[in-house]
Amino acid sequence: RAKQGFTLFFTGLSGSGKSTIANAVMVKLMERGGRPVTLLDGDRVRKHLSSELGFSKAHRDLNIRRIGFVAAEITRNGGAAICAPIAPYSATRQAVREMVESANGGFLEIHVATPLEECERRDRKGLYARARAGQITGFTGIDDPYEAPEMPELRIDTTDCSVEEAAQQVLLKIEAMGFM
Ligand code: GGZ
Repeated sequence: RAKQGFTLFFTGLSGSGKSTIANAVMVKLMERGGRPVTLLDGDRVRKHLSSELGFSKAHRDLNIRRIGFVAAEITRNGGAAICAPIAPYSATRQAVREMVESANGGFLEIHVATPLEECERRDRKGLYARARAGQITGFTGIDDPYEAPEMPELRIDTTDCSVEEAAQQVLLKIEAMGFM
């Protein structure tokens, strides 16, 4: 199993800490060595892979399926793929899980469950303020849905937990599942 590839799929609200934790995990996995690590960073995916897409349900689903396809291909070849989109819909996340598992790899869904009020309090990019003001419509958590995972492999609330601690939890889970 240690030779098998795997996908880490972070899901959660905007500003929940997904990208930050994903980056820290990437660094740790690269330090350990042994397999190539690919971060499918949300911003870069939106820029290079899904540049024509917006934030309707259909477009979000297409975005997530594309990410899932790439992650499955990386996983098939024994790599570690790290994805960190919002991915608000359960059925679409399930489809990605099936794509990765069909590629004979491990799939770890990590719910970054920082509550909306905390994401909004941080509001690092000012997007929640704009969504509240009606300058952005269809914003996840404000006037667009987020279906929380019911049985993720791991759930992390970053309200009282450092990036370092969160990344460590993910690493421990990867080890416990036998992928490292
Ligand atoms: C949610 C939006 C929206 C709307 C722009 N709803 O904090 P960010 O800026 O960097 O993360 C958000 C990012 C979400 O893109 P994803 O590709 O992860 O979404 S999905 O998985 O649903 O396809 C936010 C920004 O894009 N953003 N408009 N309406 N987030």
